[in-house]
Amino acid sequence: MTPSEVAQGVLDGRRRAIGRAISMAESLGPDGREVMRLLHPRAGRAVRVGITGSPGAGKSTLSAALVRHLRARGMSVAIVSVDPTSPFTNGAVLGDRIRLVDHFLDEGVFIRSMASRGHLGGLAEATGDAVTILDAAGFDVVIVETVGAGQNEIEVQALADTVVLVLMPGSGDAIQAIKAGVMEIPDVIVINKCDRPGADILAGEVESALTLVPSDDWLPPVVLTQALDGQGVEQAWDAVERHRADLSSSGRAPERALDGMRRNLRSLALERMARDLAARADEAALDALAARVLAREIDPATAVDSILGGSSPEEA
Ligand SMILES: Nc1nc2c(ncn2[C@@H]2O[C@H](COP(=O)(O)OP(=O)(O)O)[C@@H](O)[C@H]2O)c(=O)[nH]1
Ligand SMILES: [Mg+2]
Repeated sequence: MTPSEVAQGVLDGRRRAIGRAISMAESLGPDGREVMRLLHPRAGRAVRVGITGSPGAGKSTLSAALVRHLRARGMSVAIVSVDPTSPFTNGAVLGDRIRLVDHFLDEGVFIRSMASRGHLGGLAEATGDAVTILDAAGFDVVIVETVGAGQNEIEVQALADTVVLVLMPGSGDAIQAIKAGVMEIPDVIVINKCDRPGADILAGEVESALTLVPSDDWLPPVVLTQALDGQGVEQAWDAVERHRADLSSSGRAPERALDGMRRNLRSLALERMARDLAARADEAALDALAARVLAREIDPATAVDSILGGSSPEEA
């Protein structure tokens, strides 16, 4: 299939074309670039929700529960998962159930795990492209699951209109991070596993930490869920919808989108530079430079000049 046939297949909502387009985007070659050039202008309709949080908090389980909730309301849902610890295609019971639905029963659900390419680089670009493809394919809701800030380079704020942070009892460091101002403040906070002791206490601590944050007009609601059996999932989705309504009524949406896209472009540029550098890395030259730095013949910065400029330290 040519890039334009793949792009047309995506716009027609054909599943094979969608899967193909994402694979093409993942390979970061000219065909993928062409597909994205054709699809980018055709996306922008989907509700894009980012779900972040530490591994094990329940992001995948909550995503699956949201799928059930949204399907019951007649909405189609796609999930892009960038959580290497719980790929939907591997292991988890709920993942299995969803995968069955995905492949055999339900045209309104599409799930793609991006976990496999973590070591190849280009994850941020491929993830953004996958969201755009699923949006252009006509899914009503696109969920992006990523592990928390600092654990990968995905600018989830740029990929999602609403960012949901999932915590579970025992996630004390998240509160410290909020207080210290090192964590991007999410739009909705879900305290999952509320069947476990400590959920109410955690909710109280999060709420009091949020009062210390210099907030603009939106104060992130804190919702208790038990994603495993679906408790609170409706309330979590309602909080997402309230956030969307607030974004548009307050007029903050364009500024937020611009800010997110600026950061996204910067991280995509960095990602591409790192990839280009890796592609032209000369391992033998690197060995030689490392040996010379260790022998104190040249200093590290001069060695880096040589790596980046391709010149030998004598010329530099
Ligand atoms: N007790 C309890 N366990 C849950 C709940 N939600 C998810 N889990 C379990 O927590 C583990 C991690 O869930 P998962 O969705 O894979 O977390 P992720 O790494 O954030 O995607 C799994 O064993 C889930 O079954 C819940 O509400 N209560
Ligand atoms: Mg997961």
